[in-house]
Amino acid sequence: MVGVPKSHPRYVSLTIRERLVEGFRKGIVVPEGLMAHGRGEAFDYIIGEVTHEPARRAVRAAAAQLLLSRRPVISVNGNTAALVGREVVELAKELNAPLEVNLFYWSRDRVERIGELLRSYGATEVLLPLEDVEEIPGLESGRRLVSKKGIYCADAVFVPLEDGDRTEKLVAMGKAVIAVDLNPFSRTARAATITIVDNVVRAVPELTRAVRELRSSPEDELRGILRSFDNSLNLAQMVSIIAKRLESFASFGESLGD
Ligand code: PTJ
Repeated sequence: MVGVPKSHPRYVSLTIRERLVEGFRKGIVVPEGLMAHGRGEAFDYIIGEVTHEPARRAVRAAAAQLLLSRRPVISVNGNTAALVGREVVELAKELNAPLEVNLFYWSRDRVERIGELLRSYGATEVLLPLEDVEEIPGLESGRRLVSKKGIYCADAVFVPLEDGDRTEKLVAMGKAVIAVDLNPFSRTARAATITIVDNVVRAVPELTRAVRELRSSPEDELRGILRSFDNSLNLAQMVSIIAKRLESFASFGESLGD
């Protein structure tokens, strides 16, 4: 297959897409994951494929939350493994936290493949929902299956790229949930404690940087960052950025006489 030429104006976006397709061919990503990515791409296109200020503030709050937590866990699904597998391993090391494979379209084969992939990137602790499994109350999808040592007893769960129902249930269990979702209107975005509205490929490295930067900050300062963060306000700011960008697209259309 001929690759994407570097000179292509949409080179970055197309190479991200290639990573997902490769993940699909390797049995890491489900076909539905390709569609989910398409939705994310559309939002990313509208926000200009850059990290906006509200997302930076959410990343800082997320870093503070994870550093204050006693048992943080990083949840990994197929799309996350394909797009930012190496980067979540790095984040896990920085936080000294386990990674846990958690899938909506559950299959033993994919759980094992994703576990192997993360270990091949140097992960030391990868929990799989295969033994010592508990169920998240009130959830019917494969996401209900969680490790007793991991998500089940975590006080904070990082859920990059998720579907909404589990986030609501994890919050109901008293956990802090940090989501990454390009769609600020999604149920995940609305239900999470902290939502980073950005592409996971930018958000995860940004979060690792923020964790490094804040690691030696006093607890009071971290609590202050958390107190001053308001998820609803942050989402409203992202929606307002989207609205302004759409307005500017519309006036561009008018100037062309469309
Ligand atoms: O691997 P599995 O079985 O756990 O399945 C994973 C998918 C993603 C298929 C599953 O969780 C799913 O169906 O998710 P949804 O309900 O389609 O939601 C995915 C959300 O992620 C949508 O709101 C998208 O806008 C968003 N999204 C997609 N790609 C990205 C993204 N957000 C951030 N970065 C992305 N690259």
